[in-house]
Amino acid sequence: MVKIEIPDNHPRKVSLETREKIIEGHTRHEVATAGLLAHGRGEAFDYLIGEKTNDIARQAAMVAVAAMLTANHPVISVNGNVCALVPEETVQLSELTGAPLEINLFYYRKEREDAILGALRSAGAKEVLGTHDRPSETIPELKSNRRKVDPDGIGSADVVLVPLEDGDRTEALKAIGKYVITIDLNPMSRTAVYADVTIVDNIVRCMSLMVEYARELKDTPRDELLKMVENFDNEQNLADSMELMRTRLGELSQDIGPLRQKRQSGAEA
Ligand code: PTJ
Repeated sequence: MVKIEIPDNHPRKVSLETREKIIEGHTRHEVATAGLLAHGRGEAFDYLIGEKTNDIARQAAMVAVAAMLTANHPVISVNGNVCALVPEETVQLSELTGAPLEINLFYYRKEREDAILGALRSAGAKEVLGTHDRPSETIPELKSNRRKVDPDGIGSADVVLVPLEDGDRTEALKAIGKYVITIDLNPMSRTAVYADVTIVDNIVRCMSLMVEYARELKDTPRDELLKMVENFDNEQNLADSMELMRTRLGELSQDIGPLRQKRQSGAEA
């Protein structure tokens, strides 16, 4: 595959490099073809939040880490997009929070599982759950391939991080009493709405932030962490994220002139 060189002064450099990562992940069979489309949807929402992490997302990410650190058995679910975009950060978060990694694919193919397993191992993962040679159990009322979970992983977890997820499984995980954390740029998605904590941010920024928070919070007294989790209101968090998008759109639509000037100076592409 021809690698595209993106000049340093290109205003959309980060976004284009991230695109390259997801395309390369697809070539290596980690990312499902539908994962490319899912990424495009994410990009559109990222544009609406200004392609940067805001305080609302920071707060949600901190609470998410607090929930993982206080869980009895936290687990991180890994799909193709997560693996292609943030393998090292995901492994680091797993180590810092004691949450095992479990491969769980919507579009299952053995070839994809192998590619993802290889990528996670190269990123430093020592143990990966959810592979075909491991025992599996079924999440009731879920028809998709995601119903198959590892009994030592999601099956027995109390807190599950499910980034870039489809709505059906989040709903099913909630129905069997799991505390669900997600990372989803679309605050209106079913996953975003059903989850206990939704971090409305791009996973390429958010996962490293969570690693930072895990390092900061790991010696914080448990009751303080529990208080953070208890006081968190995901409905308010989602409403605030949508309001931020609405305000930003309002500002941008008010005067196209300054926007054109910003674009000419490279501040907004
Ligand atoms: O690897 P598989 O087979 O398990 O499949 C993974 C995908 C992502 C294809 C599958 O879970 C899927 O179809 O998901 P959805 O229903 O498209 O939902 C993905 C959500 O993630 C959407 O709401 C997107 O807006 C959001 N999203 C996409 N890219 C990012 C993102 N959120 C955060 N960061 C991103 N980079």
